[in-house]
Amino acid sequence: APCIDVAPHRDAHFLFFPCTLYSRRTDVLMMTPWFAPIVWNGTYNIDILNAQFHQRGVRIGLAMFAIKKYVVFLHTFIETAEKFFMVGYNVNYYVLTDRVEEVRQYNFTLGQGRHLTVLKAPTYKRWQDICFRRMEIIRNYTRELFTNEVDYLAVADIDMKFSDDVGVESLSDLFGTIHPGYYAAQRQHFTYERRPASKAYIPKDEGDFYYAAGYFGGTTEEIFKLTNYCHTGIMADREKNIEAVWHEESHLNRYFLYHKPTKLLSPEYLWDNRMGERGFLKRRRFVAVPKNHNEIRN
Ligand code: UD2
Repeated sequence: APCIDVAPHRDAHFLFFPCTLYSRRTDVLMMTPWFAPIVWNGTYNIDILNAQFHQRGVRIGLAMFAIKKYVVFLHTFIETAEKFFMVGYNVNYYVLTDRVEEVRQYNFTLGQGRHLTVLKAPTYKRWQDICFRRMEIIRNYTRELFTNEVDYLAVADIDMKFSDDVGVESLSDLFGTIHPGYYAAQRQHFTYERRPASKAYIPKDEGDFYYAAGYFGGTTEEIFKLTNYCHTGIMADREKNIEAVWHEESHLNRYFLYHKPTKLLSPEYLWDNRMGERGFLKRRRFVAVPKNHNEIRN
């Protein structure tokens, strides 16, 4: 007889035991063809994972950029992260900003074992360059600082808020997030960089998923490799006067194609509520804060 889950459901988090003849989710892909899990609600038991990660005493970093007007997003970002991001763990927030003095004046109430560090980051005239240069800045701080302070680092867009748990189920050596706009798209419609002259180039007949640059991470060693690769590609493109179609996101997609992530996060981990309801989406953990692009970028 097939397994019947008799574990008591304490809450909607599904405290379940595994059964080899029964899959929790049949409506979504749970595993990539290279055997990396895709994290959806109902596919893991957080109690087992917490026991494992606490045993290892992991330290987790969360880096975000607040350049120019984007400082307005910082409060909501940190306040909601305190409620939902890696609760119960040692967390270092790294705020990378051109407005160090101003941000240091902000008052955040942080839980035990949680710290916030304000770090200087250069600013650029064009918003595109701000996005591109994130790779270089993360690379440099990873080498100089993050490696000494945390085991895992996540890099996030700041115009976002947490609205449900993002816990250790999301951590792995190298993890990427499936872009909410392309989870169901066919490969040929992914907005990869298609010009062969670019270092972000992906041929039409290659590519697994379209990943978002708004949330990715891994061990500091893996993040160093990723950001170094992307930055090197961005600089080589610059020499040729090429700007990849989706900026650093294009280079990230190229990296993930040839250095496959060890875990993928479903769009639960990066959602935009303007996309409306979706049956497969049981939780909205990290969602975009609406913004006026023109107003905020200039
Ligand atoms: C998309 C991507 C983003 C990046 C961008 C580049 C997602 C969810 N987002 O977002 O990761 O690839 O396209 O084309 O996939 N920032 C500043 N100051 C600025 C401008 C940007 O601090 O003046 C930082 C900030 O942390 C922001 C991030 O850069 O969250 C990305 O910029 P964006 O949010 O304006 O880009 P967006 O929403 O088009």
